[in-house]
Amino acid sequence: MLPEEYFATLPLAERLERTDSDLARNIYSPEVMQFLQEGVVIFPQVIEPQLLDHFENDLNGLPGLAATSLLHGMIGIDGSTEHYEARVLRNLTVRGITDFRQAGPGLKLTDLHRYFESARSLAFAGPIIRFLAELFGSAPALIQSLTFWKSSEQPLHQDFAYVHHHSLLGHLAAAWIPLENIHADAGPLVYYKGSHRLSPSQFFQWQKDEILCTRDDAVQRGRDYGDHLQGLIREQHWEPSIYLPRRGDLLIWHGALIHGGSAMRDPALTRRSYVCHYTAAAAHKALAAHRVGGGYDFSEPPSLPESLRPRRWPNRVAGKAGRLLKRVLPGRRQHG
Ligand SMILES: O=C(O)CCC(=O)C(=O)O
Repeated sequence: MLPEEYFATLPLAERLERTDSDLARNIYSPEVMQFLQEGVVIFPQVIEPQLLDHFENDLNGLPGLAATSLLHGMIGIDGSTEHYEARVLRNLTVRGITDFRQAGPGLKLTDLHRYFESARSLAFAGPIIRFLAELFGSAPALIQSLTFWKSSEQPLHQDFAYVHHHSLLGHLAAAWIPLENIHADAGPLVYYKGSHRLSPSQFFQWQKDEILCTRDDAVQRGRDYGDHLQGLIREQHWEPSIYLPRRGDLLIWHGALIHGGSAMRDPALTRRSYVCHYTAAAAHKALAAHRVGGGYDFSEPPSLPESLRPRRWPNRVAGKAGRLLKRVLPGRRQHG
């Protein structure tokens, strides 16, 4: 994908703001305008405490539940190429950890909204959905959720390069929801305001004419990408913003904003947080099977896309073999 192709998928609000910002100001709320101009917007104290309490109760019970129920083996842990197939307890046990609360930085529990109603309710909290509906000009849909116990310590990146299971790549935003007051030494979220507005020549090319990272990209390309972003930050004199929210606050960032998880200065500190990535409902992969021409056929109810369903072991083996084959066959490109 080329930068120009990506620009063509941006929401109407964003394309209008870039071509006629006075007109856009007459149409869109100050929050959407701020988001479009800075790539980020913060809503202090808008998440209802009960929503957070319910999710936290489920989260606190998770280690016990994971040991005894179906949840065992169904929760992905990041940092593995087997992202969705990875098994949380197996991975933690391999690392000698029997309780995810003892894990160090980098632990992500993926898609808890698929298991807990409390996580679903939080992901669809009113302030998030109202904002995204205005931004996208249509109902938003959840692509994935990530639950962090401590800092991710994730290197600087832009989400669009990695999150591209949806059909309109420019329709991408994420919510950062603290589950507790975040301490400066706990490895808070760091981001660079304005870094979402790249010119075509400022995009990193993972391969020729390709601004999206795929599973086939070598580890070295990831390092080159990090160097590229650091170079841009120096060149543009962008200053880091460190997010130190209180429980109840909400931050929403643009899919192209440069951000990451900073290093923990105190390894004992938790940084419990919930991060959700969204697109417009019509661009969500789960709806792709129902697309007919310019419309949708819902004679069958929408279901989870194949890649998000828990898979039986023969399918996992077949999937792995397929990926290995792709790696050895040149010229094949895979988007998520
Ligand atoms: O919260 C963090 O540490 C970073 C999360 C993040 O970068 C992401 O989910 O894209």
